[in-house]
Amino acid sequence: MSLTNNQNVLNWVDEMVALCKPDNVVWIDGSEEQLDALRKEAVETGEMIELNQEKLPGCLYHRTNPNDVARVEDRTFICTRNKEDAGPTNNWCDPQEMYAKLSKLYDGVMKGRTMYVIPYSMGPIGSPLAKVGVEVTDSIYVVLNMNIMTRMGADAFKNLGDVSNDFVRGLHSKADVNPEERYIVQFPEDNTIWSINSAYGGNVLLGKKCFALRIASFQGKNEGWMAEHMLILGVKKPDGEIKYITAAFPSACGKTNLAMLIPPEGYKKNGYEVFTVGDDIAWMKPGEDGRLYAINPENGFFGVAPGTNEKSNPNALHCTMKNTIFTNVALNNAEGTVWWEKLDKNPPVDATEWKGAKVNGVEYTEAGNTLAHPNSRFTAPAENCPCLSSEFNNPAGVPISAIIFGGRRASTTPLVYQSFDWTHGTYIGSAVSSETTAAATGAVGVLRHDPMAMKPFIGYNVGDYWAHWLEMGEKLGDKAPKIFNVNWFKQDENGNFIWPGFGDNMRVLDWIIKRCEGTVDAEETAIGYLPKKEDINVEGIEDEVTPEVMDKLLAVDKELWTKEIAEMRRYYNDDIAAKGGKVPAALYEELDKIEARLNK
Ligand code: GTP
Ligand code: SPV
Ligand code: MN
Repeated sequence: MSLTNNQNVLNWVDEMVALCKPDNVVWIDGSEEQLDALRKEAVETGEMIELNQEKLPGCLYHRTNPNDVARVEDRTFICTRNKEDAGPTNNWCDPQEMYAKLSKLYDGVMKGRTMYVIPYSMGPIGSPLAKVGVEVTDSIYVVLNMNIMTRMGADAFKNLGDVSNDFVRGLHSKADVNPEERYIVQFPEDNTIWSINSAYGGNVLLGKKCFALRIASFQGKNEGWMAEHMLILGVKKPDGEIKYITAAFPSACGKTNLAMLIPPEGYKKNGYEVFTVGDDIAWMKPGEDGRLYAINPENGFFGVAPGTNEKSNPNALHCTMKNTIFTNVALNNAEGTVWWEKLDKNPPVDATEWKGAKVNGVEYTEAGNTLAHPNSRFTAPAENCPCLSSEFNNPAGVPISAIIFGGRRASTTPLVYQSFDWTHGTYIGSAVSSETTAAATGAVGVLRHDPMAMKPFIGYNVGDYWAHWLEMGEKLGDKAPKIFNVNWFKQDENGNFIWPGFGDNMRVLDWIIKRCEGTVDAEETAIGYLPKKEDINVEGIEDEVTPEVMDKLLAVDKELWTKEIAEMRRYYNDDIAAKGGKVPAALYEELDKIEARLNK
């Protein structure tokens, strides 16, 4: 039974059925009965493993093919009619050519399988900022994950109505998970996503990176809003007011952790509290009062498991205690539970590592192996989050006071600084670079440019994307959020992080909020406003963050920054402009200004 009378949806599903030729078609209504049957089926076929239902009620475990554990940026395409519209940060192919090529791969791919038709909403149903998607897939794992990550089911169709054609069409088949024929393809001009030969996270949960960032960023440019790789959090201050902040960090660089931050004791005592609105994606649009409002289009967290523990992120850990799907972590066989690196110091003796081999976890880890894949993940419902914001479902979103950029930088970039204005802030966003992580396939730890933490996710020409940022700033005028940059990852000579990070990042948020309120002064430097040393509160961590360490954290080294600026000029010229990206003149002017200030 189809769940809608919308002929656009029905026609498209018919087309996909004709192409993929599944044995059955099942429309996902979102009911618990239907989901339960699917869970049972997945456990029976071995696709999922049921965990200890007393310790982890409603939790399931899944292992992907070892060749399929992360996003694949080299196999991700933006297919627009004109190549220039995809720009230098994307792989491009002519849409007709790509449709033809992939149609051959999809032809009959679901013979002997069931096609699930998943209606879902990105954003609270009924929100003027929300958008509808439909994903067809041959994977129960995808259905169960989409159930956690989106508002999935018949209500999404109600919101679409009977005549609208404004929905994103997502076609996914795991096919035979062949990495040679793996494609993650966006057709922004057709509101369409085709994904094949993967069964992992960001490649297949098409509402997430494919829709909510790549397609949505393109829609946002045309419709006057922004889709960004940003967490959204609220900080309640002692006076009871809540200030909302978004932050863009590249994959596996701390968004989930910052979004669920627990303030240090001193702050808690004074009445500070942090609330989570989102941990990965923000859709932002000017509201009637002229301020920028953000919603989290997602309904759950697809979080990095390794490193999550009672100390680093107790809120995230708590999120995973029920109704969660674990992917590529290790199994504790004796307990029927899960384990990953740094969960605690006791790897299970009777363990199954992420690829499925039974091992003695103690000996295995002592020999230098990891039990969980570094990009292993939990998919947890947002409603599990102990610090979930009361505004999480607010259809209007939350008003944003500050936008933060950041990345993993062993040197050069100070702990925190503020841009002089929106245009300078846009420059700072364009200049984000970060050491690569396990969230995408390829080498780890290599410094690469990742503008606005959106390098893998901008669904159109990066030059136009920067221009869109500048236009949004003009529209927002003096109501625009203030823009900051942070770096939790500065290292000493021995490669140790010199800032404690995690909960202590509250100390930096504190300075940022005070800057927004105009209640704290700053040092004007060549690169922006830096905190005066004494204005970062180190009460309780004085032993670790001594005045000498603080000097290092806040240093603006002229030599390193001269190199940084030269590299940015090279990047704009060689990697962007020479390859068909139009770098806005205003950004070159910012470069000139920083250079002049450095040489003063
Ligand atoms: P995606 O889900 O891939 O977009 O990642 P994310 O940005 O949400 O990253 P997440 O919060 O999951 O953090 C990834 C890794 O960074 C984990 O291993 C964390 O332990 C580490 N991390 C997060 N915050 C900090 C911090 O303040 N300091 C240090 N040193 N490490 C951090
Ligand atoms: C990221 O890589 O930024 C993620 C995980 O959030 S994925 O959904 O796989 O993109
Ligand atoms: Mn992410």
